[in-house]
Order: sequence, then C-alpha cells, then structure tokens
Amino acid sequence: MSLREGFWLDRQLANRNVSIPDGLRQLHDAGNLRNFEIAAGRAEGEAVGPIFADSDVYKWLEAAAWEYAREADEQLLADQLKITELVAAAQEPDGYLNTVVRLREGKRYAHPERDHEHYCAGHLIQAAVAQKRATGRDDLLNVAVRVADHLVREFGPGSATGSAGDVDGHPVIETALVELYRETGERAYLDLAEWFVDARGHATLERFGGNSTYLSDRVPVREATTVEGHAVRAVYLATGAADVAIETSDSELLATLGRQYDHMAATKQYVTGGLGSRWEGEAFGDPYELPSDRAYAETCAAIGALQWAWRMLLATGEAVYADQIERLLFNGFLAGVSLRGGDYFYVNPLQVRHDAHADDERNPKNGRLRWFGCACCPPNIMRTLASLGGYLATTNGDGVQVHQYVPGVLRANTDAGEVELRVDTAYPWDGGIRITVAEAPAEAITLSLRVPDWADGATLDGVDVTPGRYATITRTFAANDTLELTLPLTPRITHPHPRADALRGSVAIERGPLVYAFEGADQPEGVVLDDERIEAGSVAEASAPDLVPGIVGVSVRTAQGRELTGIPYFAWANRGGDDMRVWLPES
Ligand code: FUB
Ligand code: ZN
Repeated sequence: MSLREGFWLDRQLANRNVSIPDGLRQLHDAGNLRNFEIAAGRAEGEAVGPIFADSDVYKWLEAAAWEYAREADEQLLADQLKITELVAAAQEPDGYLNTVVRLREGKRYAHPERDHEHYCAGHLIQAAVAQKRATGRDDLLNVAVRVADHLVREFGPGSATGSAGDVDGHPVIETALVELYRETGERAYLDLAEWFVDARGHATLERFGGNSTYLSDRVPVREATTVEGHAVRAVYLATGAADVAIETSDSELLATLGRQYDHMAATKQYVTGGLGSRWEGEAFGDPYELPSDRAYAETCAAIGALQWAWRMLLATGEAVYADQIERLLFNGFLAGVSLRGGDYFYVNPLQVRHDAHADDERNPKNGRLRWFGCACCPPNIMRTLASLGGYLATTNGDGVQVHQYVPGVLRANTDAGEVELRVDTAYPWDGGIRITVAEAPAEAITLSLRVPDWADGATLDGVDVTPGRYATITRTFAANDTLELTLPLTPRITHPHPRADALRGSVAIERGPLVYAFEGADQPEGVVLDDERIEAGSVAEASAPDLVPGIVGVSVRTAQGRELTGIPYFAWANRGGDDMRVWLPES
C-alpha cells in the first residue's frame, strides 16, 4: 500500500530525510563500514564495534532498499550500491562473510554462542532480498546467495558436519533463509531454515559456556509454551519458525507458535506492546513480571514481535494479530524514534522517576541518543518504517483485507480481477475511515475491515460491527462506492491484570490505538508525577502540545486537586529527557 499523507507518512518522511542519511554517517563514524574496507584489503587496522557490527550495515541497506521502493531517488540508489560493492569485496572466496569475526577472532564458528555469524548472514540475506525486490538488481543478492550456499555446505542436513548442534547464539537466519527461498525457489534454503529451527532447544550452546534460557536454546521450539530469555532472540526465532511452518504447511508448529504468542501477549507484554521486563539479559521475565520503571522493552523486541505477528496474521487471518501489530506500531515501536527522526530509544520503560539516575547510555533519563555503542535498534527502526506499507493490507484472492487504517492507495489482484482502494482518514486522531473503491472487477469480491478489539460501538455504514473481528462485505462494487467505518475514540481506562503486582492499584489511559503517557514537561509547576494519584473517572480529551499535526491529549484530575496532561506515549521525550509515567495510581 502506498501512503498518501497523514500520521505514518510523516514518520516515513522523517525516516527518509533524517534517520536514513544520518544512519549512513553514523555507520561511517562508528567504524562499521571501515571494518568492511579492512576486510576487503582496502584499509589497514583492527575491527571496531560489537561482534555483530556488520548487521547494522545490512539493516541500513535493507532500509535504503525499502525506502527506494517507496520513492525512488538516485542518491539513495547510489549510496546502497556503493556499500553493496564494498560488502561484496569483503566476501571470502567460499562465500563466508563476517568482518569482525574474521579480523578479530580469526576462527570461524568457534563461538556460536556469542559470535553472531548466522545472525549477520541473516541480516545480509534480508537486505539482499529487499534490494532485489526494490531495485530489481542482483548485486547484493549474489553476495547473499554465496553466503547461503556456504551455510548449506557447512551446516544442516546436507553438510559434512550436519548435526543438531548447528545453533547460532542469535536467531534471524531462519526467517532470512525462508525469504531467500521465496525469492530464489531454492529448496535447500528452506530445509536449512527448518533444520536451524529444530536444532534449537537442546542446550547445545552450553558446550560453549552459553546460557540456554538466554539463548532460546533450553526448550525445542515445538515444545515451548511461552517465550523466555533474551527477548529479541526469542521473537526472531518465533518469526523464523512461523515462516518455516507456513512454507512447509506445518499446522502443528503454527498452532504451537500461536499458543506461545498468546501466552506472551497475555502475561509478558506491556500495555505499550513492549517486551522484555529485565535489563539483565535484555530478557523476558516471569509471567506478570511487568515493572514500569525497570521495563526494558527494547525497540528491536517490538520490531521482532511485529514480524512474528505479521506472519501469524498471514497464516491464520485472525484479527488478534493485526490488533497486536497496531499496538506495537503506535506505541512500543514508535516510541523508539524521535518525531524529527534520528534520535532513538533502545530501552522503552513505562516510568522514568523524577530523581532517576541514568547509569547506562540506554537509560531514557539521558534523553534520546543519535546512536549507541550497540546500535541494533536505529537501523531496525529505519527498515521497519521504510517497509511499513507492506504491513497494512493483504489479499487472498477472494478480496482485500484492510488491517491498518492509513491514508493511502492500495491495489490488489483478486481472482475476480484488479481492485484499487483509497483510504481516507485522520486516524489515529479521528476514528472516521472512508474506503473508496476506485476500481473493482465486475464480479463480487469480499472487503474485510478490521474492527480493533478496543472499538466498542464501532459501526460500518451505520450498522454495528463486532470489535476484535473483521467486518466483511461481499458484493459487487462500482467505481466510487464508499464504505464508512467509524471507530469511537473516547479515552478509556485500562486496569492491569491482578497478578501484575508492580501495577496494582494503577490505571493506564488509552484512546483508540494509543497508550498515553504523562511527561513532566506538560504538568503544572511543582508536580512530581511519582506522588500523584488520579481520579480515573475524570479522564477527558484535552489539547496537547503541538508535537505532531492533529495531536489529541488527555487530561485527568488528581486527588491533590491538580489537572495532569497526558500525551501519546510515542511522543514523549521529544523535549529532552524527563520524568514520565504511563500507569498512574488511582486515588
Ligand atoms: O545481539 C544483537 C543485538 O544486540 C540484539 O538483538 C539486541 O538485543 C542487542 O543485544
Ligand atoms: Zn535493538
């Protein structure tokens, strides 16, 4: 779907105009690109950065490719081809490619628990598929195919050493290989992806001193009932497993993943969609261990969950996954980048205390940063925003399913013929959504519109529709027919699960898809948010500082007789580091 205007297009433009060009400078300055120059024999020196430094370059390349597909631009193409040429020059004759392991460690696959070799290969493959689809060029794809062929020779069913011990410390190769299989039709890539999924969960990495829980290597994917350990690893693994399940028609694996997703969403997810409640190990906690102040909720974990939910949505058509995507996109994901683009959060807590001490660069009390020593999140945000148009609607031959409401145009090829829809809306500020059928086949098609789970009182053309499902209309359409979906957006109070001790007695405020936050900058002089108790019944819409066009704030009265102003969580910390909280104690 191509976006025409509005909320998400503004985010995409900030991504294009600020984040992506700045990201390229950061990759130069941080030394990631120089690592490739050294590996290619074009410079001298030692590799710098984390062991997975190459992956940040690949994520940037993927972002540049999707952004080029969104709106072609010669400079964007020239930049990605220049880096592609450098990456290709650093590849070894047998296809292996990892600059940091090669330059710093010397020995391949010696430390799978920490060396991220498959992880970097996975991000390279994803970037290559993106470049092929966006530009039609094979430059990076040729590199990726040589990497993948090398992996097929070294690991998995057909390899000399093939054993269930082929486990990398950080998943992502699984989903990448499936995508490469989709692109090339080469079955060996899918087989290897399946092999990698099943190789996990046998504590293999303990042989290298790795922690099985942290590394998603304690329980086989097919037996797991939840997610655990390092959050990004866990959700990337599930994403790859979902891809394998889809391509191999493995309904049992898919059902298992569905149960894992449900358990995660019910017990280990913040109201913002954020995942990971422990700084230690950047990890999921136990069920209902959801402290607001120590929340980790890494931006990459929200992105990984988005990818997992998208695959579950494609496979099942269940609205709950589109609801999840919406929650993640508007809240836990979007809070990771500033409104102007180019400033980031790695960690996304739901409370920053008044007198918090920022003991780590990732601590949001520092405000947003332009880059990080461990810079996984910024280019991950870039590639997600650039490819957002791909997450909004689908077709299944019978018709079109609209999952997210963004002003734009979408064309789909149904069995009955071509369909073009135009979506007009000021969502998320206004709940009116008009779908205009610009072109339709002569025969009947089905249009399915998601009614979000929170949308009590929603109507389609004036008739009540059920939240948490798709409203479907099957009929013939004529050009310029319209459908009017109305989603009520009154602010609502959300209570925590009774087992979430850290939240007991508090409430959060949501309006439509947005979770609200109270930031110090918006409160009356002298207010310390940590001390306020609110009268939840007093919540109302209110004006908010003009941070984005159309913004709607909320106000609430406190037991101390004050009026607090809330802004959407994604918009916080655009005026420096501050105190903030999402859950407020009820008086
Ligand atoms: O290990 C690579 C990336 O760095 C992870 O996905 C992030 O959580 C960060 O630790
Ligand atoms: Zn990250």
